[in-house]
Amino acid sequence: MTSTALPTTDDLRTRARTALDHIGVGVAEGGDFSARTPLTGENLFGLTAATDADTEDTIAASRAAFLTWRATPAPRRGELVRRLGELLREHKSDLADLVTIEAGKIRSEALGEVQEMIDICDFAVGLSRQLYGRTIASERPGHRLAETWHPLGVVGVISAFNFPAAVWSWNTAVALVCGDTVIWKPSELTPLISLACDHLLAQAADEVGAPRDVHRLLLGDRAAGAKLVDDPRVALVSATGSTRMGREVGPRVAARFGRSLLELGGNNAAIVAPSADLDLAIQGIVFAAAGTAGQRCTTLRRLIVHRDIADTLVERLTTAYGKLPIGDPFEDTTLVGPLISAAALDTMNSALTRVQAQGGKILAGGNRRLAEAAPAAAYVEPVLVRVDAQTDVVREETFAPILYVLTYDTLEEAIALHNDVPQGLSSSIFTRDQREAEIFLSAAGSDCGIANVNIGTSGAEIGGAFGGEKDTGGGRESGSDAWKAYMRSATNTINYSSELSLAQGVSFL
Ligand code: UN1
Repeated sequence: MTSTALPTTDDLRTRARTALDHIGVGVAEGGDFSARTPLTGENLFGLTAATDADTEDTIAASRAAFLTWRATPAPRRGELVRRLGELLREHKSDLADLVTIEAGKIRSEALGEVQEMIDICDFAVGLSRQLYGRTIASERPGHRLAETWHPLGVVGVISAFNFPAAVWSWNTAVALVCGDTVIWKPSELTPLISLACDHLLAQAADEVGAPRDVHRLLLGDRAAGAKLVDDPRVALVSATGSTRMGREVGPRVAARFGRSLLELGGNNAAIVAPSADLDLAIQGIVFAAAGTAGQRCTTLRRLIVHRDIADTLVERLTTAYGKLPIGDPFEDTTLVGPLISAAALDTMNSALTRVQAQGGKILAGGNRRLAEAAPAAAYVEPVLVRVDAQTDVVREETFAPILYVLTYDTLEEAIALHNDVPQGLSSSIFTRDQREAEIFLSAAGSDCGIANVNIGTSGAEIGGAFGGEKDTGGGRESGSDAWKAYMRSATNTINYSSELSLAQGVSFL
């Protein structure tokens, strides 16, 4: 199914302006840094990118603000984030419009992205009273050992187009309550939602009396990001994007002994066992594989199905794929919006050509849609591909809605296939057999940072830590104790006796 009509670029420009007006962002139009929309593939506005001098000024201002912010009590820092959360609630609909216009998400997912921001703000406000250190038993009489957590410094946040606002908020809400200041270099593809978020945070800062420079936005290309990566005043670089990008960022930050938090590619799989509830599995699989047009880092890319149920499952999935409504993401009935760009479609097509040369068979989907209505956009049917083995193309992350289907005979074999890719972000098993589920979750099971049972690989809640192993980069963001990456710890030994005793029984003098 395809909705036939698409909004025009003029409609979208007006809608974006209206949303920005409601939020209160004055956009200075006319520069050569373009805001564009994947709905038509055309440009919306020309904006102005940061110059090298702007970047230098931003880093200096952020560092100066840090010196004030780190001395502000954490619960007061939480007030800034509470106000941000309120403003996000107030502007939820307009923010979701911008997410749809720039990232192409369907309405429900765009609203979900804003909700994810609201949720992390709530979490971070609570966290602002829970940055717990510990007291540790000392081996010496009259001594106390303690662990204290302090703000780290300037945090550089480099984010991707696919979660243009939520990933920023995971980092920013937590970093701010931890006493850090933030410089945000968003994806070049999503400047408008970035301007909106930055504006609301500035408004919150003014209202609660926080320094304006606790947050600074840097619109720009890779060069702006590279400055954050290389500048020793940036204590932590939190970067979300491809493994290729992470391979560059990680070593460069490490070379100056800075910290990095890397959230890189995924190649997420689900195992479907013979006992699986297939109705539930199909819903979970289709959302995880075709939702967000396959452009989440948690998107389901490989399905490892027990041989006994493979034909039935594939048949049902083929039917479900055939019915996916593709088109205008603002349309209530649409489930699959556009890919981010024509280049993304080329990458998808080249993966499909390669996998077919390697023996893969396309079972459903793969055709371009709406090419006449929007020649510069990239609407495409999500694809199911049957493969016999995990060839090199299956082992890569292609940021598009391609689901490779493999079969297995034993759970051991399924787990081996599951783990036999370079990436380690998200994973799941559909089974009603508790032993199988527990084996999958055990040390010898999934090697990913996220491992689920009877639910797909995508759509994690903010309360847990988010991130993955191996080529996914090892970082953890969002909930649980991910906050520790945004702080530095100090171990304190306090002697309240009148003797100087040495540890490990050492005597001296
Ligand atoms: C991403 O794709 O970079 O778990 C983040 C999910 C979302 C976040 C995805 N909560 O799918």
